[in-house]
Amino acid sequence: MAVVAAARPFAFSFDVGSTALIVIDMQRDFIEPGGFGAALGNDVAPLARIVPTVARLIAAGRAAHIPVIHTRECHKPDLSDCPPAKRGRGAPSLRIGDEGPMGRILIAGEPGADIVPELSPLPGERVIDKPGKGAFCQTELGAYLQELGIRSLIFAGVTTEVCVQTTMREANDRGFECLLATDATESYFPEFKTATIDMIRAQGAIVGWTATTADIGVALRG
Ligand code: TIU
Repeated sequence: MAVVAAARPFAFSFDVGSTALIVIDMQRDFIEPGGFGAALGNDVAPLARIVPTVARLIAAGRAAHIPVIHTRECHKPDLSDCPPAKRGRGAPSLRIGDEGPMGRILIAGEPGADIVPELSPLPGERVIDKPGKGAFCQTELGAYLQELGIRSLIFAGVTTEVCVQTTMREANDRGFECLLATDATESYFPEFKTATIDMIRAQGAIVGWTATTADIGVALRG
């Protein structure tokens, strides 16, 4: 068993052979100006700043030969998998499916829906396109993890309180042991990131554990 001794609220033990890294939605649409995140009125700069840390976590996962799984929040070009309730939410300058500077917003195959080039998946790494905030909703993720025999999940990506937290909660309810890399996730709202990290590990890890990328890397290296 590997152990992240400095994890909170207490040490996180995991078997490297049944652990996967899930990198949530590190897409240009959330991280670069002109995408969905910016259209919602957010400053995307804080999200861009975690890219090197996420890259280090991915490198540690690859070196430990654990599956690295990438997700992308995006929709079919005909929007048949985008509920009107999602598209109509808020008052964004550009809605899902509208033409923006990086192509149609949050549409599969458009440049904005791509993962940022620094974090490009390697051939053989699974990329899960998801229409919801949670990565288990209407995707093959659950079946894929079962096929691999995965029991523990390490999480990174954006945004902490939306797609990362939703997916961790889905995973926790499905019986996975979940660990969030606190410096490899970010929110447009610093106070939401802090609150999410606190609520995940509260009540004896009610949703999961948290730890830094460096401490997770040490445990992965064994
Ligand atoms: N990936 C993800 O978190 N989708 C969002 O829409 N996040 C926001 O914070 N808006």
